[in-house]
Amino acid sequence: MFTPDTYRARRNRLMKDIGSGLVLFLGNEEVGMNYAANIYPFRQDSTFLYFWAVDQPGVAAVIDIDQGTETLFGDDQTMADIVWSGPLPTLADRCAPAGIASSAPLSALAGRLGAAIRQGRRVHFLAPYRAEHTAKLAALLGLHATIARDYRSEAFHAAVIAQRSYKSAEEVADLDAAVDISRQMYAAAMPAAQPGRHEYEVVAEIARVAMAHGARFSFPPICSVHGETLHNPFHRNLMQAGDVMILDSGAETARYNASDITRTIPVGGAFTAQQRLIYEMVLRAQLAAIAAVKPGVRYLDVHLVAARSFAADLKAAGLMKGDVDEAVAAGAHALFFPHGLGHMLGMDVHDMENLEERLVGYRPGLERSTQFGLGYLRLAREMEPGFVITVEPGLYFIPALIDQWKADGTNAAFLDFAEIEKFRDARGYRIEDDVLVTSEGNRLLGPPIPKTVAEVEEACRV
Ligand SMILES: [Mn+2]
Repeated sequence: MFTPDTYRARRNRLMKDIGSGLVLFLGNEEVGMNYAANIYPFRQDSTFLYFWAVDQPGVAAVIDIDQGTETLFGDDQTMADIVWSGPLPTLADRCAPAGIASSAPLSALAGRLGAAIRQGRRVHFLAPYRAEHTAKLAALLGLHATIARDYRSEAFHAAVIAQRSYKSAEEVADLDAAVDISRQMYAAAMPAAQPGRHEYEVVAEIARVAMAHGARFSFPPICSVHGETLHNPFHRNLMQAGDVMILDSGAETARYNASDITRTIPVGGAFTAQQRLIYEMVLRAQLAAIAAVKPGVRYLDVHLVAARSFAADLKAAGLMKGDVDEAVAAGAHALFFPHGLGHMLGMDVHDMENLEERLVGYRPGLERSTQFGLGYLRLAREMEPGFVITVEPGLYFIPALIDQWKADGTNAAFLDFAEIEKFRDARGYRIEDDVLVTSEGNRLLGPPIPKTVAEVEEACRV
């Protein structure tokens, strides 16, 4: 929680930016996992937290811009709620920390919105990303559920993005704290990656550290000796000598800010010669990309700095050939680097991804590429001071993809498939840090986390 003035200032700016109409904020609900009372961990909607600071299910809020009023809708607990779940502040008490002027029972929400709709007034809402929000919007606004999303307010999206893209000093301090938790997670994880143990034992180490800080995972971690599967959710492999493991994980602080860090860990603590060769290519690409991060530079061009670094190194190692710039323009490097360099980071690990990439990471005149690899880039626009982004290049050896490109002759002018065959079983490598764009350039968030070959091998020592 920040001060009431912070939340009031955020809402005042939002009103000014949207201009007129009603602005409807829906909080998240509890969601049953296998029956209604056995719920998934509750996570409030980030935009709701950002403007209203109420971290409980069953609330909504409305700003009437034309009348200059704001109302938090919700219900006080019943005695049964208190018996089973413990006492919580009343709805009126929940208004104070965020400086909210008035509150009303949830049952009054439909009437408030209905009256506005009958007057022909605009009700702004964000694109729903949960089924219960779609259902609620349909019921409250008289829209059919299948088209509710089509009526989202682009002005509301833009007004939220215009604030959440720029992290305040207090948000940056909390993001630094999130990365410090990650540092401790990796200190515990690296020596746990030992032959004869399972991947989930490494996950247990990072979970222990996150929970010991009152934090939780900011997303389900990727912890796999098959890192060539980019979003591998499986944690049951037995680690063996000679394996290399990708650990991509993050913590979410009690103030809801996320870290997102990746390290590639040699199982047993020492990289093989081939692993070291690939790892150092990833490290060079990451350092070159970070050095290119500064205001006014398109993130797309930072992605291409990493791509050219990879193409040059892979050419020197004999896996690629021909002109480096032409190879990158053709997308040949994407055989090994098939994803985007990174994304915005904040309260969401892919910050504001629910508010549409077109508005968050791109802009008119800068559209997402259709090329394989580049087409997965979530962020391309010019960076500005206050942006927090990830920089996470990786190299992957995906046997099915290698076989397909070889069979089809895809980018054959730039690839030496005979040499690539020697790396067929090399799997996946990625290094990810979190970066604040400053007026001069950038700085890494949080304290350093072991990253060079020597540092990683040292940190793996039992
Ligand atoms: Mn990431």
